[in-house]
Amino acid sequence: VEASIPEPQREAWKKFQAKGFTNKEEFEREVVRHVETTLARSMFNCDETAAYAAASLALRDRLITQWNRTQQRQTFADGKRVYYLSLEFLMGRALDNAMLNIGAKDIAKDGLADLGFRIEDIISQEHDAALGNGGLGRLAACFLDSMASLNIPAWGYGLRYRYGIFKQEIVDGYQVEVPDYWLDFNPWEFPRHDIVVDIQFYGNVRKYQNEQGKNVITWDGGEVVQAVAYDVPIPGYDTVSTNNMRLWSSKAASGEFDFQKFNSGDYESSVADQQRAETISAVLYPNDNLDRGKELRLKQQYFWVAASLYDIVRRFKKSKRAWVEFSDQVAIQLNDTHPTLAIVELQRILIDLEGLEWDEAWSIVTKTFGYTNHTVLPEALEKWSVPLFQNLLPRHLQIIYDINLYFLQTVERKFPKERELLGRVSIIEESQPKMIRMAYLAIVGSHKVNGVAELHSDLIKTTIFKDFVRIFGPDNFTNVTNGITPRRWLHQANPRLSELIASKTGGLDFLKDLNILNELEKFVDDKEFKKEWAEIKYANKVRLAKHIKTTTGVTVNPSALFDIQVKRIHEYKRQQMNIFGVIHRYLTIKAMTPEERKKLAPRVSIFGGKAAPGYWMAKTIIHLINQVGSVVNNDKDVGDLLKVIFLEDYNVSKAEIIVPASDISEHISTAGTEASGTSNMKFVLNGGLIIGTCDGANIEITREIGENNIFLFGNLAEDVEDLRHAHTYGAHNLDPDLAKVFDAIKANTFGDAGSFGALVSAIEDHGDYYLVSDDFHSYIQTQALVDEAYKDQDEWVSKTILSVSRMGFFSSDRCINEYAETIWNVEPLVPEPQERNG
Ligand code: 7GP
Repeated sequence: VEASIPEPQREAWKKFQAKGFTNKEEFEREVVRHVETTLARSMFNCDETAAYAAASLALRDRLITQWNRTQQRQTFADGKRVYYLSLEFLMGRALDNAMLNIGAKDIAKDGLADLGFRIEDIISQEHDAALGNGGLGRLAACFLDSMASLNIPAWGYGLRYRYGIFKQEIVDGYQVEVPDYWLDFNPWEFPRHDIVVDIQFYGNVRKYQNEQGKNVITWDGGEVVQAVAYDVPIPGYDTVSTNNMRLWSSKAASGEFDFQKFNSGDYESSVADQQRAETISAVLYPNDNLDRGKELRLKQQYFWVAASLYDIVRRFKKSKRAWVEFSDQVAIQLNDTHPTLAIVELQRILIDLEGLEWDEAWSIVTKTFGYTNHTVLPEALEKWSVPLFQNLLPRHLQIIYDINLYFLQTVERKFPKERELLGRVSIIEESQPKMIRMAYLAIVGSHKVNGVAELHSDLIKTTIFKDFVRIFGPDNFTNVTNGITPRRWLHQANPRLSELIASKTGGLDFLKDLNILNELEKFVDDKEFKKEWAEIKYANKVRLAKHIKTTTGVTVNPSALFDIQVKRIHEYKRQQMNIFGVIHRYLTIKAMTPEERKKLAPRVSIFGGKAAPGYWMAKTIIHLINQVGSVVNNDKDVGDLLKVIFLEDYNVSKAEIIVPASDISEHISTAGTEASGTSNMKFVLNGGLIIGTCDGANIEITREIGENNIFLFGNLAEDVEDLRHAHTYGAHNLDPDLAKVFDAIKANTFGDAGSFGALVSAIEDHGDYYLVSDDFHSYIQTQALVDEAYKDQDEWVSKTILSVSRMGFFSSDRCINEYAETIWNVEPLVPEPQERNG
């Protein structure tokens, strides 16, 4: 690697190398310097926002040197790197995480106190980086944390949306979406105005023979937009390794500002071109588990994929290796099908621009990519209309047709007698219009396909991708059960619990090797330990109760059982079943004598989550929850026995308050629909129990913690199809308890019944696709078991300790190690001990 500074001058650089701070005085000096110089303020107008800014900048300065050195180290080592391509990164806040990961929180806390600030107040000034919808985006964020913490040379590549997921407001019980303009001040990103890539759209493809008689294909004309890199440092925990997340922002290409138009007085339309270019990275599509097929979305995908591949290929070329070595240097993981165009783009680069033969190129491509599937829901499987695609990416369409042709030829050779098989597995669906099936393209272009929990990985092999298992063999398909980072989801969200665990397991090593939690098992019957454990849970509930009070005005009793369901609102996740269960509880309480009521365990039912703006049924569910809340919470007969809360604007930073405060949390999807779920892991890791269906990772959580420590209910995935069939063709008998709930709704108990008609008739009249009625009885019965179990607090606390002690498996470190070994074939690059200082 060439250094730009000649040897004799390097001494000066070394002498003045940035050092960061190592004690609180140095930290304070840096904070004051940033307030006074970077922010041009003083102690007389330093509010919490300014203190947040200055503290972040001080910390950032220290991070940057580690980050630069990590990149240098990786360049010198010249080994394999992982590129994680994700259209979503749900990072949440950075400051607290950075302080904890680099071990500077105590210094910062003391330093800020000296300067007149409480660290919690400063942390809460930060705007969440909410560039994602739900599970898929948060998983990507946990993976970045683990890859850095495990010293794996890895880059995240995504889009720098100007607007992340919308902010949710609840107005009169309805969801209202407000734009999330989050970039006002973001100290965690570094614009790289020197890293700019031209991205082309539309245009024409030409095929001709050059002077040497070689076939040449060119793609030119059309629109050009520039991708500008913005880098975000990703600090590992207790290591100096600091990886990079590179997000692309779109802007008009320099030639794009049309001076002709400008000079002829058409200033407006020349600015409009500019704006059109910026639109590409303007907004995150707010759908979770739903594909809408919009052209702008396809533009986003190609823009991001093309810029990222350009960058990756450029970095590879610096090492001057032969192309056959590409997949020894580069592993690219596709986070769902959103980046599938990368397969096509790499093939295009290799054959059109680098002059490789098709077969050689294709063998490099397939060795490079891995594809992770995150859902079996048919409405979420991406398809692009061929005419739309043809117009936007004409050359790519040709390549897809060629990929399909070669693929179908091999299928035909292998299964000569099976004509329908070709139609079933074709990347092109012969519909009107024709559609490109992105998941099929991803499978054909990857060497490994993985699901995200055991049940899910089995399901994709036996249902949606069954034919491909026959074609490619079972070894191309694998499972990597999801995980979560214990740094954010235990240490950061639940500092007291983390401290207690540290005190009993010999320090914070469990944050790097979560199986150390096993050592807690010996405290399951330790009185003193259990008392402390329970106190921490109570304190976390008090913290949430305060949040509920300030945000909703409702007072809840922290001694009540906190029952929480927070996640995107979706019919398959069945928040409707939960609220029907709450109504059932309400009706039961109303029918009780005061004596009977005294024996009941008080409960707080807490909901949170966003509905996609166009998902009317999900919005109706939110409305019903709020209506039930306003009736129940004001009913004198009920008092503390039941409270119903909808928490506005659920996001990562709110999850950090909510997750540690559950007694029970709900993961109650129709069996076979939730690929994994990851909040289930977070809740158990924080000493909550769960009620759930035999779905996704719930099954493996049960295997790990033991079936006595989880409340499972409902029909099994293997029976779902038959039940649905029976709904359609047989008599559908509504569960009697659910019928009573519907009667109450229809009697306008929760306001105008008309508002909730669709919710009820989906079950009564339209086949009950999500099996709410089939599972309702078992759900209600199991909730009764929860009530019973909660009365025995001593036993309950033991169950939660035992569960936490057995959660080691669900660290995203385990998960990333599996990806590294079985899919990426990449090794960690551990920094030398001397790199730790300075
Ligand atoms: C989600 C799955 O619904 C969830 O079960 C899983 O835990 C998570 O991915 C991480 O693997 N899927 C999505 O968020 C999604 O939008 C469609 O999938 C692309």
